[in-house]
Order: sequence, then structure tokens, then C-alpha cells
Amino acid sequence: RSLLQSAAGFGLVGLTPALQAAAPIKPGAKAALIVVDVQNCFVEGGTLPVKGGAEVVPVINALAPKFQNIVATQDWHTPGHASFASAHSGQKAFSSIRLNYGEQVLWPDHCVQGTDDAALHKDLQLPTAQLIIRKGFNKGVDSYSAFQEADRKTVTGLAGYLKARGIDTVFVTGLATDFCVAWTALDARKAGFKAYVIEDATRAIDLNGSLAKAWKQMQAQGVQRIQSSDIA
Ligand code: VGL
Ligand code: ZN
Repeated sequence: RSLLQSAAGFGLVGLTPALQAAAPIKPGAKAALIVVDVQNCFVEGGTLPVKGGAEVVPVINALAPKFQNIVATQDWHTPGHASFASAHSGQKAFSSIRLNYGEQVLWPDHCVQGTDDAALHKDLQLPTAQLIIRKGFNKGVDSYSAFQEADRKTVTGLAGYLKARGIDTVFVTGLATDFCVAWTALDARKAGFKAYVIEDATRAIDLNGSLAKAWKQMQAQGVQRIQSSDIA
């Protein structure tokens, strides 16, 4: 036996949990799939396209039949919304400014209420979804999270809705991993839910390291990072 083989042999006991495939997760009556912002604006051809954004559609469509509870969200901005660079003179998209509630990334005009750009992706199949929650409709306040606006005070009502229906666990999917998905998962934890992010059912914007930062924050808050193949 080489030194390496012995080390591997002795190490096996300690390594076992990492080597074992985790048992599949079966979402029950107390779990909800949250499908975040799978809208035309966030896929190729939209106003704020996320690289590979449309690739989440078949993954989410395959997950949907495994859930008894499904909530979809739509980014739903007013024209001239405070999160648009165009609403601030001299500001460029993807830069950052301070608004009265804190730091705000400025985006191209996107997901304006009632436009085709803001519609859910046409191939998204969620016939059993029970609630569509719209967010970011207050002109002066952004809302990445499906639970709470960026002022960190105004709630959307989603936590109350889920709790009233006995739901204690959320599985977050959609766009974008590092903004609306991450903020939704983090606020789910804050509101006392068990939270998973299904990584291959998301795609990221990744602006100045935002994706790595988001995963780090999520891990620190107990959000579990899983793959769609982990769901039974
Ligand atoms: C989002 C930027 C601006 C998102 C929404 O859905 O992640 N990102 N508005
Ligand atoms: Zn937005």
C-alpha cells in the first residue's frame, strides 16, 4: 500500500458523509416551490437578459409536478422606476447609487408593468401555481425579494400567505441567482422558513462578484444549496 492509499483508507471514515449521495428530498404539503422572475425581461431578447436565463425553464417545468404548492413572482416596475438608471440624470446602468433606503444598483429599464417584456416566459409551465406575486411596483423602492421591499420594511404579504397555509419550507428557483433569488431565500430564512435554492434552476447576473457574495451570505444564513436531481 502506498502512503497515499493508506491515507485514503484511513480517511474514508471521516469522508463518508461527503461521499454518500444525500437522500432525495420529497417536498410535501408544507413545502412550496417559488419561481422567481422567469420573465421575458430576464431572458435573451429581453431588456435585462441574464446569461442562459431561458435554460431554467425546462428545469423548473420538470420540478413543478413534484410540488403541491407553487408561487411565481414577477418583477413589476412602474415606468421611470427608481431602480432604472434612466430615472437618475447622469447615471449609467450597472452603476450603483445611494437612495434614501440604501445602496441601489441601477438597471436598464426593465419589466415595466403590463408590457410583453414583463410577461412570464411563454414556455414556463406552472398550471398548478396558486399565487403570482408582483413586486417592485412602488416607484421609489426596489424589491429584489419576494417577501420584503428594499426599504427592508414594506412586506409583500408572502410570508403571511405561506404561514397561513401551513407552509414551512421554500425551494427557490428562477432569475437571477445573485439578486432576486438570493434576496428571496435570505428573507425566507429571516421569516423563519427552511430555505433551499435549487442551483441548476437559477442563472446569475454576476455583477462585480455578486454571485460568490450571494452564495456566501446564503450559506451563512442556513440556505441550502441543492440541485434539481436532489428532489424526488
Ligand atoms: C432582478 C435586477 C433588477 C432579478 C430584478 O430578478 O434578479 N435583478 N430587477
Ligand atoms: Zn427589477
